[in-house]
Amino acid sequence: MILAIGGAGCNMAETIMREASVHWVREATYIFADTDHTRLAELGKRGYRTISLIDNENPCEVMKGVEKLYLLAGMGGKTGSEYVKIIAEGAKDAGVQEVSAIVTTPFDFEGEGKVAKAKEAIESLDGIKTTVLRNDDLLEKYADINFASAFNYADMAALKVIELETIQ
Ligand SMILES: Nc1nc2c(ncn2[C@@H]2O[C@H](COP(=O)(O)OP(=O)(O)OP(=O)(O)O)[C@@H](O)[C@H]2O)c(=O)[nH]1
Ligand SMILES: [Mg+2]
Repeated sequence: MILAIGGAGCNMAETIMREASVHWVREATYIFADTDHTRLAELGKRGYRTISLIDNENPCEVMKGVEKLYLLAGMGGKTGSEYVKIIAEGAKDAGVQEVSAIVTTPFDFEGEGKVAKAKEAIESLDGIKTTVLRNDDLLEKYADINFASAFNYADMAALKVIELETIQ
């Protein structure tokens, strides 16, 4: 199961669904969780399974029998920073054997507040298998990346992480 949390997480999941080539990733159940009703309605219209985190819908209720779970989110906003930790712990309690988070850190230009919030949220993930994709590092390391395409590279990097792990 791939569970997207918040704006960035949902964008990452959409890219991953579209671009995946490994069977597990293509065939995974995708769930889109957010606190933003407008966004959830848009995602619902596109046919995605959604969970509203502010209407007492509990994402852990859909995890029965799930063995492997990826949580996707961008850190630095409210939703992803708050809920990755809560959902990861809930998933473990619900009996999911492998829980992995893939999260991004904000660009420096997004401001100190977001950067600090992301740092704190990532520190709180102690004990949860977490891959951190640093947006500033991606920008520096990819040959042809620019700001406009940077989020897409982060999405694609998350896809590569999942694919690499699931083919091993
Ligand atoms: N990979 C990726 N990262 C994004 C995208 N949009 C925003 N981000 C990053 O994710 C961080 C968190 O932003 P959002 O995901 O919009 O925030 P949220 O978790 O929905 O939280 P709130 O909207 O504040 O409740 C931002 O600071 C950006 O660094 C995207 O489309 N893809
Ligand atoms: Mg949001």
